[in-house]
Amino acid sequence: AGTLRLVLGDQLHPRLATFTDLDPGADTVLMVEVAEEATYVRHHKQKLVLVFSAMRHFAAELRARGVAVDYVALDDPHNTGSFTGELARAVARHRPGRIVVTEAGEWRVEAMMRDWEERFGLPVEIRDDTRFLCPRPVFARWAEGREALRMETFYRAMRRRTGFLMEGREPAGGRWNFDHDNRRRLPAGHAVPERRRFPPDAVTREVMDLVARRFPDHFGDLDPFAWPVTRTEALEALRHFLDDCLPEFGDYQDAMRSGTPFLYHGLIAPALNLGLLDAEEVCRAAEDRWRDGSAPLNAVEGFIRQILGWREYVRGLYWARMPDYPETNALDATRDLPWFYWSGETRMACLAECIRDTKAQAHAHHIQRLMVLGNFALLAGLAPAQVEEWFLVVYADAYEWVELPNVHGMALWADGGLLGSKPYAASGAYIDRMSDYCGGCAYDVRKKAGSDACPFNYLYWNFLIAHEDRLSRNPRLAMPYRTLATMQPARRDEIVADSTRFLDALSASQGEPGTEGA
Ligand code: DLZ
Ligand code: SF4
Repeated sequence: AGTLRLVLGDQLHPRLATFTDLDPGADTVLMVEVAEEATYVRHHKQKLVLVFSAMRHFAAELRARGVAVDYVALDDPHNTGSFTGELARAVARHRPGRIVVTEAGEWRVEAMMRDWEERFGLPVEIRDDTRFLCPRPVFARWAEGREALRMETFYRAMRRRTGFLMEGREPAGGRWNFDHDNRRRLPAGHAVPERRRFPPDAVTREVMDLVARRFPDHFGDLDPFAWPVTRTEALEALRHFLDDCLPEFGDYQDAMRSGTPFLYHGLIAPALNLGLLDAEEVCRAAEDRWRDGSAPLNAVEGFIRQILGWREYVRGLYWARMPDYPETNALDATRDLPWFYWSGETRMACLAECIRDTKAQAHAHHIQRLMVLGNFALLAGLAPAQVEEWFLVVYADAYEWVELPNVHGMALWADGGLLGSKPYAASGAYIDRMSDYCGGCAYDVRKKAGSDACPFNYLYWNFLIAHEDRLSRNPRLAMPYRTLATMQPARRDEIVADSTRFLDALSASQGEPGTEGA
């Protein structure tokens, strides 16, 4: 009997561990489109199109290479709607001697996998996901006995381990981190490159019809869909980023501009997290651009840190702390997610713009996510579980392993500082410095108090006041707490009053003052 090799929708890599000993004469690759994966959260329509279209293209490529693929489409009348149900049917069809699969990206799916051996009475081999540069046991060993798990320490260890941007034992350019070169605002009138997009082919159009039919109530615009859905397209997207964007990626990686969401960003995370690209090749390609002199070190180091450092680190942390990780709520945040996160109907221009981009593209870049959408959720005390689900739903690149640490730990500080040394709280001044959003806003970013003041301004101080017991001894917040200590009691009262008025209206109307029912 041959081997049944199950490939999940985010495992679409030609050198996946699942394939290493594949015998084309005897084995079958199983791929299944299942309702449970499409609806365990109500993914953005473009995310569904991306996953299903990429799966169909990948199956066709395997077949073209002579591999027997058993592919179950969502609309198959016998489709049971779950991985376990479809595997049961496939075992009956193929009578395999064993099942081989690569470890899942999400704990939820890995829990299903652990049941399969007993349920099917067959050996089930779960292989390490070699698409990542830090195997789970290596991270676990690094994390052992450390109280705080800091990205920077991990990242340096990964640079040494892999040799990326190393000159012997020393970091290239004599420094590990060039971030202080990387916080520029985009000058007015600065022209940004036109981005290469990938209009749907016939396979994708068919999937778009399927998604429109089956998931009409899911968030997000279906059109225009333009994400890469094959490895060839993903490699072209990568090359375009390296050619046209990487040289200036570093300088402007934190900048935001209305109507121009993509700027110099990679836009490769949707493809990378599906498996159409892998971390090693992406880092290698970026490093080559520095070595051949076509991109500066601050840009290449900043980019490689995102992949080799941050991405590997959040994945390691996720597996080290699951399944308990999402249970903490260090700042006791309980407010319901306001409806405007779905509708975009808010007078706060920064939030409206970031939500509009998200709805239109299933994408927003990291500063939009962290410092606008995440920052507001932090300052307004939104319930972590609701915010986490929102982020998992709306972004084409979002899987729980990457979303949860970024939102629970980084944006909301709900883990009490395991991941980040301080909450990323910021007032309107930060958003104003890094974007052009405030010019078009109904609120005044220079005003600190009153109904037309930028809400981020008073909510920021209100946040520090509300969590004084918990946060005032944090050395990284020493400066704002010193300012707070010198504040007149009347000014403190005013901050709390403005914030209470705003937050009460937010809870009552699911909007904010002035937009009730908008
Ligand atoms: C995200 C997703 C969706 C929407 N649909 C499928 C599917 O129908 N079949 C499949 O194999 N995978 C799908 N995925 C990806 C899985 O949810 C993904 O493997 C887990 O989220 C990560 O463990
Ligand atoms: Fe956002 Fe405040 Fe600027 Fe308006 S004024 S765009 S709410 S930061």
